[in-house]
Amino acid sequence: MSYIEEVRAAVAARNAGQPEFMQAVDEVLNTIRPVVESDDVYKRNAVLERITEPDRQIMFRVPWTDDNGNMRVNRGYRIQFNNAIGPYKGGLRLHPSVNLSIIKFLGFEQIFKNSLTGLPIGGGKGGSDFDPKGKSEREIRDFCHSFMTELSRHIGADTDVPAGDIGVGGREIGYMYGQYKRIKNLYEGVLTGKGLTYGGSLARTEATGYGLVYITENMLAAANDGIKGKTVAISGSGNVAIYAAQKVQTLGGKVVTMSDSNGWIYDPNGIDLAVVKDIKEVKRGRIKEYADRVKSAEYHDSGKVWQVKCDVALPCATQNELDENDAHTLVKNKVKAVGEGANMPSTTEAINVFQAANVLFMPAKAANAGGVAVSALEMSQNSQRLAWTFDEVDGKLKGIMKGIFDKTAEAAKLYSKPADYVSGANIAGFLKVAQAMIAQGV
Ligand code: NDP
Ligand code: 2IT
Repeated sequence: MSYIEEVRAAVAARNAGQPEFMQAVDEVLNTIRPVVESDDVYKRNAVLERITEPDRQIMFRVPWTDDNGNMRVNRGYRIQFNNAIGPYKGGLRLHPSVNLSIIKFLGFEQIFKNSLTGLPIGGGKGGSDFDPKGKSEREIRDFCHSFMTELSRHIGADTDVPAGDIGVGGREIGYMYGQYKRIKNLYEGVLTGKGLTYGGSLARTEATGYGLVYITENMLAAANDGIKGKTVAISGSGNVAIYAAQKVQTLGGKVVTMSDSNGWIYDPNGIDLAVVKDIKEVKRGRIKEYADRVKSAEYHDSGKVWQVKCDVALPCATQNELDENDAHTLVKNKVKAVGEGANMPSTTEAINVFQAANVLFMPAKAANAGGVAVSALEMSQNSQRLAWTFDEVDGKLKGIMKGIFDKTAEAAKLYSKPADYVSGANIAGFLKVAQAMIAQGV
């Protein structure tokens, strides 16, 4: 058995019942083979055994009180996966589907993504199976305070810096930051995605979506094409989806779909983002309401956005939301490019379909790294006790995404084949972390 197969078997045996984690590990192990098998330094230093085992896995009870005065309990997680190149960094997810496998896959992906940004941040992820949907403002606040009461023991501006993810936006970060400050008596950059009145960075809200479109544009440009004039299908209608749609529109593309976990909308005239923002950011409502308000739109509560003919597909909702059948439909409809805004939104089989059909495909690690990159810029501003302008941060984001595209494309060319951005991103992300781990001997 080769070194890679040996490690794969050991990881699978030690992490039984964690399909999402194994999916993420398998993809990385399969694609870094040309690097790992070219030099026995990786095996001698047990780099693969070390990189697949989290530094620390924290699980804790989160008690909170509902509006009827009843005590409720959820499970909290923080996986501190790897701090070879910087403090642990990664979001917190609040969704009923959250379990150890999902948080570990997200933490594992984050190691390589954060490495690709070129900034000094390690990989971590956390969250809870708490469902924020339908909860009152007071219930959300109580949960966030209780969650942070335990989490505060494990994090710090130079140790581990959480941020938002599904179900965690500015409101939740605010409540968590307030509780951290109260417990520690420290005003430090321990969380990112903070409000602008207390240490947040301009352009962090937009960063993931904007970054996704910047790198998709880089990928199209390398094939002598661009977003302008393209029809774009987007899934999701949260933070990433909304700001990806905004940037597509600025660059002259037409966004025709968005979705949430109940259904999806198709607007052949192009989505009116002001309406989506009012429904989602202000009223915290359902995407169905869009079709009630905009006459040209249709609402569907079955099927997926991927059945709509498009040139560019940007999955921005959740893991494994785009499967093999969806990929075949997109290919049949002549999709040119796919950029992953969500983490691991395409199944392994779907990626294979895209690559076999020569669809330009930018994997999540590279494509959605703009969010965490601007989080790292927020950390820099907090340390400097300065606040940069929107254009300064957006300009840096653009440069970082171009840097990620270039190193991904270069690694693809060197170790696999041109435009194999899946291999390119995994290899470029891996090399920096592996070198740091070998140098440190831990
Ligand atoms: P939000 O909570 O703002 O939005 C999530 C969106 O996805 C909502 O429209 C939600 O619908 C939908 N969704 C979530 N879970 C499911 C599901 N199981 N099935 C169908 N739809 C679902 O989260 P974000 O926009 O922040 O995150 C979206 C994706 O982007 C996630 O994969 C996240 O990990 C990734 N990401 C986020 C970054 C960030 O900076 N925020 C950075 C990098 C990646 P509903 O309202 O019905 O739940
Ligand atoms: O998946 C991700 O990269 C995020 N949710 C953002 C993490 C961060 O620290 O900004």
